Amino acid sequence: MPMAATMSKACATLNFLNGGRATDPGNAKHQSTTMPEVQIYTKTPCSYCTRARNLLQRKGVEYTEIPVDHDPAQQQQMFERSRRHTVPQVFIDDRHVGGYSDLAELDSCGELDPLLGR
Ligand SMILES: N[C@@H](CCC(=O)N[C@@H](CS)C(=O)NCC(=O)O)C(=O)O
Repeated sequence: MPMAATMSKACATLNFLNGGRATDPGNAKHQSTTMPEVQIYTKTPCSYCTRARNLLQRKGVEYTEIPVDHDPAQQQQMFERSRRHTVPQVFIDDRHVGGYSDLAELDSCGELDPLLGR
């Protein structure tokens, strides 16, 4: 069914990002409770960037925003790190999470909080 397919995709993403550790509740509780470093490459205007910022703010997460509009060097760095051209691109502790839809999928299957040390 569509919901299961969505959750499975998100979990597969996290398995790739986090070596599967956060999908194991036994391991999740041993994860660090320190705040992770969250970086988000953005442009203005960008509705998906706004959604990503709002989601992170709802979580009470501090993040560093890296504007790439008018900054070809940062745009190139974003592409080299993510292999993607669209914004936003979100990194948690230097791990590429993806764009807003990836972030929201992880959240909807309960796997964003462990990545954020929650
Ligand atoms: N599925 C992506 C969609 C991202 C997207 O389409 N972003 C737009 C800006 S809101 C974009 O990067 N467009 C191409 C560009 O600005 O070069 C996500 O959720 O992050």
